[in-house]
Amino acid sequence: MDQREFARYEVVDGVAVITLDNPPVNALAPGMREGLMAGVERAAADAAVTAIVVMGAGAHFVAGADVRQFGKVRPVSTRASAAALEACAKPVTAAIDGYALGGGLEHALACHYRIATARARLGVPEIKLGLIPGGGGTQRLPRLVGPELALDLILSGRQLTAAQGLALGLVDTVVDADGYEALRAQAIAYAGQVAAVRPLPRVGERTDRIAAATSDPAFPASLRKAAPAKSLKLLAGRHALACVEAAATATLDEGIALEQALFNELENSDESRALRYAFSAEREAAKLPGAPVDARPDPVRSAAVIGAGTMGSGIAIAFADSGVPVRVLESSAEALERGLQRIRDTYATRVKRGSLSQPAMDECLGRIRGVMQYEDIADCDAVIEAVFERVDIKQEVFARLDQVMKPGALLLTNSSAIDIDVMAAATGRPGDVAGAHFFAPANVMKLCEVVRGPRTSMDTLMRTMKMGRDMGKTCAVAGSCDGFVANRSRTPMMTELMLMLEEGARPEQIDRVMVAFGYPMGPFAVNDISGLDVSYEGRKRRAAANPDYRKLHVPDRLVDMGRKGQKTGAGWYRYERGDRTPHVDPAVEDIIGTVARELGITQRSFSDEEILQRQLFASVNEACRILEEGKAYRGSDVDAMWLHGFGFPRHRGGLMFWADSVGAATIYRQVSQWHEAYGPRWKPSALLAKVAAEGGQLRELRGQAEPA
Ligand code: T1G
Repeated sequence: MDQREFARYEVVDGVAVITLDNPPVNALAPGMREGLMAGVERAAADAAVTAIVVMGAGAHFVAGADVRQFGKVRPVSTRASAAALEACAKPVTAAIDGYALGGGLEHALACHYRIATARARLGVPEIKLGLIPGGGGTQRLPRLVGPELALDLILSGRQLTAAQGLALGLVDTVVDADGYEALRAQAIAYAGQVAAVRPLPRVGERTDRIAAATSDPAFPASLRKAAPAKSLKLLAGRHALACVEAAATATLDEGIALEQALFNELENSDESRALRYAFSAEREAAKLPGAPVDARPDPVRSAAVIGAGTMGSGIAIAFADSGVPVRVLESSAEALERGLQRIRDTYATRVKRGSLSQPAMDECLGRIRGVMQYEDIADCDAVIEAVFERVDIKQEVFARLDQVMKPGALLLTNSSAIDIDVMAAATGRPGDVAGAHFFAPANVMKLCEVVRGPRTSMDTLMRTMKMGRDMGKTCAVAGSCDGFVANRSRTPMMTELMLMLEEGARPEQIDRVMVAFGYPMGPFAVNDISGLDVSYEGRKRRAAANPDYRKLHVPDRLVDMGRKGQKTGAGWYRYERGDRTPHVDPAVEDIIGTVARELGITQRSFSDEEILQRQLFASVNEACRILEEGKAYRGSDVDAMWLHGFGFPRHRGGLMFWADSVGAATIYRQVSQWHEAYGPRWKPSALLAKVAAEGGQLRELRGQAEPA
């Protein structure tokens, strides 16, 4: 690999400019560090050079190490290339535009000066990949901004703006430069100004911020206390704390040696593998097989939502938050006002919690307009229908939209189960119809399941994916079938956890198992918050539509008794007035026992392992059926959906990634046994059997036919 290709070198007015070039975000691919070091060496040896600038080509500095290179041998480490920058005898200035993240920021920290444009974003997000900064960042950052802030930046992985970086001493100045050429000129001028300044301000040699921190008798206990418990649950969090503590107590070299050892351990950890996989899976999900590679779908610049209920108002907020003006259409003034009030309340809560400023709230509300005539939305680029889940009502809406919407408008439905082609058939433009299925609350949950009907055009699919992405959503494609991909793959899990109750498992045991697995809360505690009656109606509809539908007697019985969850003071658990703490309720055990006796089921005890596997194996089997039918493009898309739609623990990678950690053969064997024991709902998917026989990876599965 010709390293100079990644690191362009030139000298201007005695300043060597090294430009790192690896689009789209200049991730540190093999050859880049080598090119950088060769450039520094060349500049150091060139008597005509008095100073050096390091910058990124295009719109970004460097967004960190190339995530695809983890687990592979890297001839040169970020540690080494950063050390070369810091050791250089001539002043090195990092000129930062766009992202300077992870190894990118670590290189900048090793430079003697840092200048940034207002567009710069600075951070060390390695923790999101189950890692710690591995290029000296855990040692240089505390020396530059102090141990506590450094630890906060490492554990949160959050990005700082240039202004924040300046205020915190992370950057020396913010320059007004728009684009590469402008920044390059400013950087060369700046480098010229500091060319003669000595000694060089090496961050690694700074002691003032550490001394200030360690002079506090409460240090380092105060540092440990400042670390959020949640981030210390992960190995990377604990290692980050150890490294930042070492920055305050050991020499730079000792600290960097510790960082290296802990980084290597993390790089080979299951947690990091899962988190790195999740990073790639959610980006892979955005790719549409068959879409033209150079496609640049038009953005949605104006939108409309039909129905201002819970989902409709959430979708409207998501549009407004992403800067898109949105009209909310309702059939009556009362319903419209109720919806707009719900929207105002949501924003007011955010302001109250301090997660949004009042001016920002006003700006977002200014983008939302309530209307009651279809003609008032006719010129919108996209319309999302979010009315009651009834075929006749939805067909009426789509027929009306077909009459009024401008040609080329996206005609989308937020239905969570109804066949897309049912709505498409009500229009004369079925190619413009697709599903944009959001998850409640739509302004919070990141998943947007883009549902492709048999007649949905590729252009509609591409534009809907872009719309969702611009709303800050993670989008993945599903074929049209009952429950599409996300809900369809999850339903068996929900069924099994309810049926295990009849057989003797307890809600609190199942919740404990799922929390230990990594969910923030167990399914029964979550159900008590969302309300047992919400899914009750859905089950009644399914039972009415399908005589073979296996009724879930326990939850039905609880709802019939008025136990709808926290809102009624009792559901799966009971709640003290004004307190959300779930308390185990023997009454629930009695109800379960009664149902079991009525059904003639002899109850038994369950191991934690069986509880976990019964749920997740059922969904893995269904996910394989979905891929078999071509209702999903990739096994990894299912994972992107579970991570962003159902809060699947990210450090487990996703349903299919986790399943691969168990092994397809093990899963197939168990599914086959449960098929014997429990009948057709456990019939093994043929694709699962095939993967098991071939020793393949479930996450790498491809849809067996075009999603339709
Ligand atoms: N490596 C490889 N590819 C990357 C990449 C990376 N670090 N970052 C982005 N890409 C690709 C991405 O896959 C996509 O490609 C395209 O760039 C646009 O990204 C030693 C060990 C930078 C905030 O964790 O958080 O340094 O899918 O779609 O929404 O201490 O990408 O189009 O083919 O996400 O505008 C630390 C990871 C690494 C940053 C941009 N760095 N990246 O978000 O676009 S560890 C990170 C991001 C490290 C050192 C350690 C985001 C972004 P494609 P995108 P975006």
